[in-house]
Amino acid sequence: MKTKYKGIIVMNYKKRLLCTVIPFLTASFLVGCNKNKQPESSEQKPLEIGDTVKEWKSSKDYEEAPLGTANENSRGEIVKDLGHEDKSSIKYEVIYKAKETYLGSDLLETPYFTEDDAKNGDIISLYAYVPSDSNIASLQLEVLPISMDKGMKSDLLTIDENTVNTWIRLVVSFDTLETLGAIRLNYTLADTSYSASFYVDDINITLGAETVKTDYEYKDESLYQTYEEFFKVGCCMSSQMLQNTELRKIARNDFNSVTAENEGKPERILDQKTCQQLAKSDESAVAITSAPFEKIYDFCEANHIKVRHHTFVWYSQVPEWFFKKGYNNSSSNVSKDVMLKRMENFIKITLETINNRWPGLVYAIDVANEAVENHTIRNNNNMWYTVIGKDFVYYAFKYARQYAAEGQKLYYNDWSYDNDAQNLTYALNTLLTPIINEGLIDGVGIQGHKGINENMEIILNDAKQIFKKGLECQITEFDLTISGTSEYTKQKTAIKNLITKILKGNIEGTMNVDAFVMWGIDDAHSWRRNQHALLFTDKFGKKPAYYGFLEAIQSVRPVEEVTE
Ligand SMILES: [Ca+2]
Repeated sequence: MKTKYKGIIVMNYKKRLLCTVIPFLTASFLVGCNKNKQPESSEQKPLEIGDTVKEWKSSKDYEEAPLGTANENSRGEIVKDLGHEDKSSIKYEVIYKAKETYLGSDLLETPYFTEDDAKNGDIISLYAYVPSDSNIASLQLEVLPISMDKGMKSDLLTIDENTVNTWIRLVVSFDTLETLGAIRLNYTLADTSYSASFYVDDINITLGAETVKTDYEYKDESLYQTYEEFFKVGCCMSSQMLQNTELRKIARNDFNSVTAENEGKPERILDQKTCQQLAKSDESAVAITSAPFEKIYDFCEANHIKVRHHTFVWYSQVPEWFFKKGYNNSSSNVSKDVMLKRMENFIKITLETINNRWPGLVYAIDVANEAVENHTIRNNNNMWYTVIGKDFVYYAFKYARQYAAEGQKLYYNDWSYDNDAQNLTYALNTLLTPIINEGLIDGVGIQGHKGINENMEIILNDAKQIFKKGLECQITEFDLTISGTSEYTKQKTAIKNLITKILKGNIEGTMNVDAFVMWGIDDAHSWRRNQHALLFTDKFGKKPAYYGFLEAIQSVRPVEEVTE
């Protein structure tokens, strides 16, 4: 396998012994970094899935690691008579006889790959060999993010008659967005009364190879191109999804609208520390950071995908401190006047940030989200309501209209009428009335989180009611759960029917659906994981539901045009 080096910024490395046992991996990694002193040049080809990022496999690789230095816990030695593919590896002898401990690093001083380098599904692996006279009971490879929290572990390798005297590969996938913090080989001893030894070889980092066994197949078909003249076809994406090459490929091919799943929500973008600083002179000043959604929006801009920004005013996922004096968690609430000013500033600076950096990218904004409950305004557990009162939605639209760019569509978004039309009646006839009357709103979003046995007609009826109010509509977060693969066909039929009826409604002029957005791409990255709610399988294969979506176009176009 060809080895390509991804650019590493080599910092002045001051050796610090953080390790409780022999720091072979740390050392190897640092040597690996130092071997590659040149930062990635602009002409260098980017790494592709399956490429080796770094590997250590021969005595020459290991020689550069200071493995001869023993400490009180264990001792490592390069051997030239036993190896995985060649005759070299590292032999470890355990001196520190705890029942359970580990070999490797506590924290990599210079992490081999950083958040920017990390791709979803990067693979770290090594081969281990335990001789039959060793008393090692089990081995497990573990990688940790820099927070040293929630390590990801390989399968536990139990040493028994099947695994002894055999080179066994331990594999772990590093798919966090955090910087790589540490690599460890955890081991347990069967008996602490005598020492144990084992061998390690072929330490390897591969770009996403193990997760690339994908069922994705491009067949010269595209959802968004198929529906281009009728409505946008969208999906949500998370930062984690963005790291996945296959999901990026699918997003580019099938969708022309993206909503950040969580990365644009107030709790993610409000900057408490800066808010607190600003509050010393101005209690209503607000600071945000666009960092959480930057990569998603950059990706969309680069690929000509429009963005729905989600969301400004929502009872959930907004920090309580945002409503408190001095932005301090334990203070009392600010006054209505101050909170309105904060709301205005929050909306203003968010829109300025978005529109200055990505002009023309954001085409729709969920100004207010889920403000209706039980056929009335959501007045429970809702700080916006508590501090501002029942007109908080009105003010949000007022400010959004004031600061939005020309043509940016302002949406009210909710799921409360996914199954209860009376909630929509309240929204359209009461909550949004002054907002509609003053022209502050463009559309109403139907989230559409549905189950296969639920009534789908309600979505169509909702869309018609919205149209009657002179508003456009988007299906903003659609997914459709089923019990398992046996219901794939049922799911396909339901989606095909729904899309067919929306197309007809748009054409006949009974509704104006401007976008149909799936809440995700593949079943594995769905918030309703294990419920098979989306258009692509866990392995990115196109489900019957995908083809149901695609085939609905046949109701308005001759079939032969579809297969051209
Ligand atoms: Ca070797």
